[in-house]
Amino acid sequence: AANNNWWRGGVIYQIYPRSFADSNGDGIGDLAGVTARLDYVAQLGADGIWLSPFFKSPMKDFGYDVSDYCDVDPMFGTLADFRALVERAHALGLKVMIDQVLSHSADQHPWFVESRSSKDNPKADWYVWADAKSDGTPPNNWLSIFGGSAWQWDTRRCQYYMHNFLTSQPDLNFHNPEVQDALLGTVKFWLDLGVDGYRLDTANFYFHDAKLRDNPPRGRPTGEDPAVNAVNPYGWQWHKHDKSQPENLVFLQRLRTLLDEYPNTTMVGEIGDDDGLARVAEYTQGGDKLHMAYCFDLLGSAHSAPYIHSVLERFEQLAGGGWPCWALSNHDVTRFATRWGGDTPNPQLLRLAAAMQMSLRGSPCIYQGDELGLPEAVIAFEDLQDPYGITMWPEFKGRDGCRTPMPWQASADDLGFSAVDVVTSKPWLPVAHAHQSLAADVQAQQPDSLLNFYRQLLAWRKQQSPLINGRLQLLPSHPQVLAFVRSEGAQQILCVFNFSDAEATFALPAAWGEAALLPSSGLDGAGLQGRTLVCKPWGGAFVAAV
Ligand code: TEU
Ligand code: CA
Repeated sequence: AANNNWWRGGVIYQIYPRSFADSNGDGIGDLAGVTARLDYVAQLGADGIWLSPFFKSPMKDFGYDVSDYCDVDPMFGTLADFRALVERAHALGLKVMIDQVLSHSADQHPWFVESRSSKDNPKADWYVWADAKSDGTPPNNWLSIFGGSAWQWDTRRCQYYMHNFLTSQPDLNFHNPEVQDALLGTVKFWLDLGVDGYRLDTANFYFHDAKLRDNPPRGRPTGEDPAVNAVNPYGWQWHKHDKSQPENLVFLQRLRTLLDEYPNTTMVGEIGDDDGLARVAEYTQGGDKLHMAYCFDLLGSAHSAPYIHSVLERFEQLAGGGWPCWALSNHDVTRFATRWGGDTPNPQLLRLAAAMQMSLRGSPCIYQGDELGLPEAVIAFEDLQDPYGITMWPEFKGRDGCRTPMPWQASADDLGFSAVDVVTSKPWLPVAHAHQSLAADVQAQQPDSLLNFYRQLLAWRKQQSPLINGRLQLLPSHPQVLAFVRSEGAQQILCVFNFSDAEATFALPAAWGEAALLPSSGLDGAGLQGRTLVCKPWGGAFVAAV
């Protein structure tokens, strides 16, 4: 029978359709473009894809503002294009996960248009509405992730509505069972079209505190970057009042019950939270809620061996059987090549980070282009498209730099982004010149390219069951070297990564007898001398007990 738990340790490849491939020359990526490039994803060795939103949307947040949960935006194509994509993916052995943006809709969704029309229409309570304070100010101190108050005054209804993001992304009221039922119906729509799972946007934001209590000032959690703390000094809207947390878990159980009616399906939740690791553990324990979840602990700038050790140690202590998804980049953060590697990313660091990601306990998620080692693109202010970046400029240069078109063909002006000769318009974001030499067609021809390293690493990983299914036992923290053992039954694989630009030596675990470097992972840069591993800068190794 097909592997019921393909997701458990499977490699997910995140596709941001707007920037992946443009099939009709309008400068915007689309579903047919994705379909045409799925063989590249299969050749990489991924087990499934996560497609960012392609639903009907005013595109204020590029699809994360949905105005029809059950249709494809014409910009991306049609439902028929989506069916063709799923069919092609399945023919290539790829699972298809799609984004679900349930916590908020677009303000142009018919539900919100009706809800805001009065205080007593059938949908009046489908969103989070509240009266102003006696002095006209918002009901509490909640802030939007995108800056400013989380409350927007509506002149017609003469009340405030809550939004965790843009004012054009009104928050749905999950305390209303009709909202939950309607959203579960939209999730079912795509299951019936054959999707294999979902990435759940802001899976920890569904419920707000119904009592609308002020958030207390948040202590500065470790790893929190200033931009996030500056925007939201009071922590996330409802999380500070755990009264609403159990309701969130109940909704996740309702989602799971629905998915369990469709064999081999899965959900990965996105957790943006002051204590993301605890949420990931909580939401993925018990086998009755999310299958997996990701948080932002490896999506920031910190990447020292001690820091990564602390993240893994914390999660293993919390996990209790939970299952993380580990991403190093996504469409919301600076690409890790630049975030961790700086302006001239060290190619060895890129290999080391990929090898580390592929050996962690959990399911790895590769963001499109990271397998090519793409650095963050530099976007001029006048070319910015992301409202978050425009409002936060220059503290936070926005999210466009990780969203420029994929470079398929070095010789083409638009690097092969648009498939047709007669291109009717330029790409929606400028292609990055720095990406030309890294284009997929160039790297496919270079045996020692990063692309071929990823292909080799993922192929090798498929044969290493301890990396996919095994336990993780951390070795003591070390200033340069991150090391842990992945074990399954009698098989043990020691994974060693020197996250420093100096040579590092590392002693084999005392309990180990003979050991040998595992060949053919592609990871190099370390040698075994007796019982000591000598790692070059940014070098690492997989070692097997023999
Ligand atoms: O991002 C959620 C999000 O932005 C927060 O989790 C925040 O970034 C994080 O907690 C800060 O560390 C999702 C989508 O990925 C993003 O593209 C959308 O803009 C957003 O939700 C609204 O749908
Ligand atoms: Ca297009």
